[in-house]
Amino acid sequence: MTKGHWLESGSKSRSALLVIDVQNDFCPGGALGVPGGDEIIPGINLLSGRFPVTVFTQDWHPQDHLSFASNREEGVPFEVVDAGYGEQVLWPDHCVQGSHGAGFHADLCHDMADMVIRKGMNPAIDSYSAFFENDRITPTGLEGYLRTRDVERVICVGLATDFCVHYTAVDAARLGFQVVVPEDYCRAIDLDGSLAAARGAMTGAGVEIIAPAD
Ligand code: VGL
Ligand code: ZN
Repeated sequence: MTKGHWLESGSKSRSALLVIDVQNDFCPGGALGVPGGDEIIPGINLLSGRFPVTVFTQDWHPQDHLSFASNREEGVPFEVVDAGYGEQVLWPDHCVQGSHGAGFHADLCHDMADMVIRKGMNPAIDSYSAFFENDRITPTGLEGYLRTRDVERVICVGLATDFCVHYTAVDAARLGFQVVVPEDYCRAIDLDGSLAAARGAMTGAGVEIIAPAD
């Protein structure tokens, strides 16, 4: 198989752009602001007009969500606990359903989105991936949507590289989609080496990571 530039015309047919969690709470000033999170927005706006299928995701938690440190006795943000289905990072309260923080960043153009998919609504399970909750078996329905739209390749962009983009990309690869993650269109939280670990996991799953141009 020959690999062209990931954005070359021709390679875009049957491709979907997945715009992950470009929400106020993940941008600077938000509850879980990712450094430089807003810098990727102009580029994503330009990209989204160039794909036949675009899907935007929103992290969308109830206030009593298990990932919020505030919901645990002595819970400390960014601490890791055992959630039964595996390790769970405790986060500051973020992306509470209907809140300003859960809204798309005002500069993000999402009017042309074919689909907006929300995740993380189950108070007892976190959901980094746009395909499955963190138990890795409860589906969101995105796979079926992409298959019925005849998509075979997904481009994952957004926030954060090392959590929701990472899990989405690995699940997409696991499901048999070709997957590209162009890092210029992503930003990371980078908690205790999580970015390096995410890159390793994505590469191991067969995801094509496009290094930042810098
Ligand atoms: C995310 C932490 C918690 C993300 C979501 O979108 O990467 N990170 N919830
Ligand atoms: Zn979340």
